[in-house]
Amino acid sequence: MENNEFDQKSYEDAFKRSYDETHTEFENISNQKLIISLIGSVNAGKSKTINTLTGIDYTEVKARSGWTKEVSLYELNKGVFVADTPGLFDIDADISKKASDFVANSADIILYFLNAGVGITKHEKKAFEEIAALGKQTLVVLNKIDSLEQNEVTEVINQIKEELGIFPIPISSKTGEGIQNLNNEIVKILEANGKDLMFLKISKFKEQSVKKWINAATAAAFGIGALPIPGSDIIALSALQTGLAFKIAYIYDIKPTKEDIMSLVASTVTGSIGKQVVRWGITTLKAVGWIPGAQLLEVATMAIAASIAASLTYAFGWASNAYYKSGMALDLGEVGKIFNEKYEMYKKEKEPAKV
Ligand SMILES: Nc1nc2c(ncn2[C@@H]2O[C@H](COP(=O)(O)OP(=O)(O)O)[C@@H](O)[C@H]2O)c(=O)[nH]1
Ligand SMILES: [Mg+2]
Repeated sequence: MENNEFDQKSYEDAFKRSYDETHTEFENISNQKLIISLIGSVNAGKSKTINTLTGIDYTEVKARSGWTKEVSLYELNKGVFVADTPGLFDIDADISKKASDFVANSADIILYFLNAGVGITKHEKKAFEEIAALGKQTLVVLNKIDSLEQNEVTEVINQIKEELGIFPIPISSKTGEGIQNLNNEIVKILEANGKDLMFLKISKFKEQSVKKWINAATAAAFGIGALPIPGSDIIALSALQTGLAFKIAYIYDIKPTKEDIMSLVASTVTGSIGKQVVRWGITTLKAVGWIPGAQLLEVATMAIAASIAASLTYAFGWASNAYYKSGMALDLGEVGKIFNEKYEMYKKEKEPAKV
């Protein structure tokens, strides 16, 4: 093969190898557990908030007891649990101890609920201090803000900040106000231990994370600046793209097979549009004096290679999102069209000025 041609086969082979590595990585994630602990008085809106955030009514999911009967665990998705611990608010200290031991040992994140209509009671402040002493990641959720005027909400927020030392996240699980913000705060905390992906599996707000990942992968691809031709770092590029596709598939609860990834690749980056993009790049490279087979990343050629790698990654990311979001029901021809549209969009809006 000529050195200046789109090397479809090497690119596809690189994807096959990336698949094996990425697959193992995601198997490990799948064996983990995520436990979201809900704490707060009866009627604060714990169940309703989870429902608004995820679309799942966990009260209809059969509860499993946790390690004690004082804790109800609901499995919302494989390995993803919500723990209800009403015992933590019980005046019976013994029950409370068992529930708090569970939270201390097992919870990844605590959502501590307050009712905006009530504000914060002495009992709730004391309970919060005990919970804070567990040293767990905790968000204070101020629900039912729809029941107050805007200035009253501000007042309650300030009161809570005063009493607890941290700002609550104001939401209404009835109107949906603030729910996306709550989602973002949960994701931010779980990113630290890599469990954000598990949470996103149940979240209704998947796409803003997808957008963030695609933009990060696009920037990384730009940095790699690989052209899918021999002598270029297509292994790094395909690994980046495979990782992106897996992550997106995962949050839509899909584990792609190798065949599936390969058909996605064939209908996007190594398909007709991908080839066209690379051919355009090669023509442009020659125009700036690039000699096929010579060192690729000369200053004059770097920007072109970078922008090809970036645009392919950007378009591939969005095509993957459409495909996995549809549960792989979307026709691959349609996926190719989306790839094309996103590539055009990237060129128009995102690409830095041409050299
Ligand atoms: N107005 C209003 N009502 C809410 C809100 N969230 C929950 N509720 C209502 O409050 C009641 C208790 O909610 P629920 O989720 O069962 O509370 P939990 O006991 O903490 O799980 C239900 O009637 C909900 O419909 C909210 O944001 N605003
Ligand atoms: Mg409830």
